Amino acid sequence: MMFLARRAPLGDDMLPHYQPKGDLRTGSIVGFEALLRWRDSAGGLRRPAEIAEAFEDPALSAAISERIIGRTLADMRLWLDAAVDFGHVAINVAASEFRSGQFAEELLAKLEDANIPPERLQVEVTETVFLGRGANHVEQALRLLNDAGVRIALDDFGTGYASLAQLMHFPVDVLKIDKSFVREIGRKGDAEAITKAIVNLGHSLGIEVVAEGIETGEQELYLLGLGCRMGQGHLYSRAVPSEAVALMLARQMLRGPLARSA
Ligand code: G
Ligand code: MN
Repeated sequence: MMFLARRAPLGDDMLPHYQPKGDLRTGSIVGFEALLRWRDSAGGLRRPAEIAEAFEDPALSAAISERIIGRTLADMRLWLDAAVDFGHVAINVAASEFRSGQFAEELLAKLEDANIPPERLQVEVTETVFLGRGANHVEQALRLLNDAGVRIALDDFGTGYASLAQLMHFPVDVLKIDKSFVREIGRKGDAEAITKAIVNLGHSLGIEVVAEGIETGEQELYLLGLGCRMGQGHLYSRAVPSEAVALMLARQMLRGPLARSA
């Protein structure tokens, strides 16, 4: 397993798939999240959790990330050339990547090289980037990206240890409600209370809120009732290969129960 994981970033088999994210009321797609998938030698598709060991090695993790960002920007360039209006693409960035030097500068340079407007990119970070050594550097990096037009999303929100005060110090445009809360909607009052608090917090601070991991119509209805407009999850679509994005957009495949009846 470790051997395969070590080999993986060198091959052509590590690639982003794209999960649509959209407006729960209208069903229209507003963007995509790039998610790492890895095709193993038997042709099976694997998820990051299955190659977790690879991410514990900083050099390897950086190599994988570099490759995924490169592939994602290349896909975005192709879509722009073909006038495929994908909205934006969000990439996931780990704390370790920010701490190692010039991440933000390099990312902006790559966007410029590919002639991609920074507004087309979103960077998702988890609360852990705000903690520990290097937090100052992270703040500078996020601010540089944000000033250039890249939007910043706080991923897995509600599961980390950062304080709410971090929201004042860092440029945060989007809060993503962690799927562990969404999963418990209709089952656990506590999870519903946390979901509601996050939606309200986002609205009071003028920050967009996106619910992740929506799998049922019941969850969708509950979120809509709270005033949560944006979401993503298997109810709409799993992450799909880049070749499937244009067709999905043409068909506007983000269609939950409400959008279908509207
Ligand atoms: O940490 P982050 O929120 O970026 O995790 C995204 C992961 O969640 C991806 O691996 C993706 O495949 C998975 N995912 C996306 N939508 C759903 C969903 O509706 N249900 C579940 N269980 N997982 C999902
Ligand atoms: Mn994410």
